[in-house]
Amino acid sequence: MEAVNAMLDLFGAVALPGLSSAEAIVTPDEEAELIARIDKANLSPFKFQQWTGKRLTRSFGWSYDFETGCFAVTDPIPGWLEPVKDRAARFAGLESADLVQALIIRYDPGAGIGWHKDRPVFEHVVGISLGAPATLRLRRRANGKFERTSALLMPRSIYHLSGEARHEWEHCIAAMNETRWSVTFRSLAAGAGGIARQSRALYLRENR
Ligand SMILES: O=C(O)CCC(=O)C(=O)O
Repeated sequence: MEAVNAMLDLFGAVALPGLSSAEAIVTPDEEAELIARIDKANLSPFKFQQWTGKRLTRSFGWSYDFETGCFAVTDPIPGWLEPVKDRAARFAGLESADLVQALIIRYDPGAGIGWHKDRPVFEHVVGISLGAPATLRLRRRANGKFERTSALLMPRSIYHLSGEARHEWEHCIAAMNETRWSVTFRSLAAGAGGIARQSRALYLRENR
C-alpha cells in the first residue's frame, strides 16, 4: 500500500518546497472574460501518441507535440492573456518576458490530467485556475513508496511550481463533474536556448 504523507503546516495549507499559491489573482469579471476567450480559442483534444484525451487545449508561444516529441515555436501569446501573464510573472518573481509559453485548457466533466512532470524544456510553471475548484495532487517516489500531498485550486487562484515541487514531484488533476478552465504559463529551461533559437528561425521562415 502506498504511503500517504500529506505535508500540512500548522494552518492546514500545503507546505511543499517550490509550491506556492494565492487566491483572487483575477476578479470574477476577468474570470468570465478569460473563460469566454478560452472557449473561442479553437481548442483541440489533447493527443498523446494513439491516445486522445478529453481535455481541450491550445498552446501559444511554444508547443510541445506529445505525438512527435517535437518542441516548436507556435502562434504568439495573444494580447488578451498579457495582463494575467504580467500578474503571473510578478507572483512567481519572474519577468513577464520570461513566461514564453501559455497553455489554455478546458476540462469538461469527465476530463482530467494524469500524473506527469512538465517537459524538461520548461522551467517555471505558473497556473491560473478558473471555474470549478479542483485539487492538484502531487506525489514523489521515496524508498519504494509514494509520498503524497495536494493543494486546493480555488477558482481565480494562482499556483507556482518551481524547484523541488516542479522537478521531483509529479502532479495530476482528477476528472471532475463540473467544468474547469486553466491558463498555464511556463518559462524555458536554461538548456533549451539552442532548440529555441533553431525553432524560432524555422517558424519565422515558414511564417514570413
Ligand atoms: O490545469 C492545470 O492547472 C494543470 C495543467 C498541467 O498540469 C499541465 O498542463 O501540465
